[in-house]
Amino acid sequence: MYKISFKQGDITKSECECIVNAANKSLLGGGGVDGAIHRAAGRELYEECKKLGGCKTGEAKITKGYNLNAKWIIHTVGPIYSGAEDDSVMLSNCYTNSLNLAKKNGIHSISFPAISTGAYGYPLRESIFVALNSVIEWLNNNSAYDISVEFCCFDENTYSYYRGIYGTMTVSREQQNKEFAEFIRRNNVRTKDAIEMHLADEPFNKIKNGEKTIEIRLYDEKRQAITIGSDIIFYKGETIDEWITATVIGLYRFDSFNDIFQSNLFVKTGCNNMTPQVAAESMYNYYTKEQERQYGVLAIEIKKRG
Ligand code: AR6
Repeated sequence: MYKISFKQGDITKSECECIVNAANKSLLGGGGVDGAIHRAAGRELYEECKKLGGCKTGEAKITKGYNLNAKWIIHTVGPIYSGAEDDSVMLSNCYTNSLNLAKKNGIHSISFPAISTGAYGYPLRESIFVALNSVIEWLNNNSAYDISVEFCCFDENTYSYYRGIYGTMTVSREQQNKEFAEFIRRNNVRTKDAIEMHLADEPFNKIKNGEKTIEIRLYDEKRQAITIGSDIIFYKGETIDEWITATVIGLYRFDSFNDIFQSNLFVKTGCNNMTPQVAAESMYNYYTKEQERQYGVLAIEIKKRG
């Protein structure tokens, strides 16, 4: 089980071994959480930061914690939100580079603020999906390393969003169904545990050649059971003669198909040959507007196996 926790309060009071600072490129302090950390850690932090030569967006640097309870501070620079696709990549890098640096320094507990969601204007909900997906993926990839991750939420709104969204992302059993793809291949039969999805030829081929890494479905009971780390078999057409196996690496809930196609996930949906509006309309060939309203929709990010 992952050691992920959520806390409401001031990160400078965190009991973790390391806290993360949402800094700016100068690393010389500022407002928000950055200002609070510099004030609480004291002048020596500023002196050490001056020697670091700044930091690029998405990267991370480490200093001592000085007057804080935390022994270490990892300073990372979130993206200034612009709506470009790169924003989520940069934000994700902040989390994974901070964790890489923590591991390199033998740190076993770390607290993150909601990077970029203050002065840098990143929409809270989207930022939380990026934060949780990035951290969970990192923990999956580093399962032999013992580390607990705290998300420190300054206000109640952020705290309840984090907990709510995490609740919808029921954490994967690591390596769930690990052997199932091989099993299918060897036996050429269906398994009960595998999530199976049938696709039309065009989306199937796009997944196969890597043009499509987001599959979109209604967020109904069946899809609520999908977790990060789940395995999916995509079949071409209605038969089970040709298939692709993939692992779920991200789950993003939206209220409507239109919201997905208007978001920065659009480029991964394999619908680049149409406008977002046309892509959204095409979903009503499969689902009704009534179903969409009732359940909401789910963008499933996948990585092909093998
Ligand atoms: N503890 C935990 N979280 C806090 C605290 C605190 N003491 N204070 C604020 N937050 P922001 P950014 C939350 O603006 O968007 C700075 O000036 C806050 O409610 O601190 O990454 C830097 O120098 C919000 O949810 O960081 C940069 O110039 C979150 O921390 C710029 O702001 C991030 O808000 C970075 O902007």
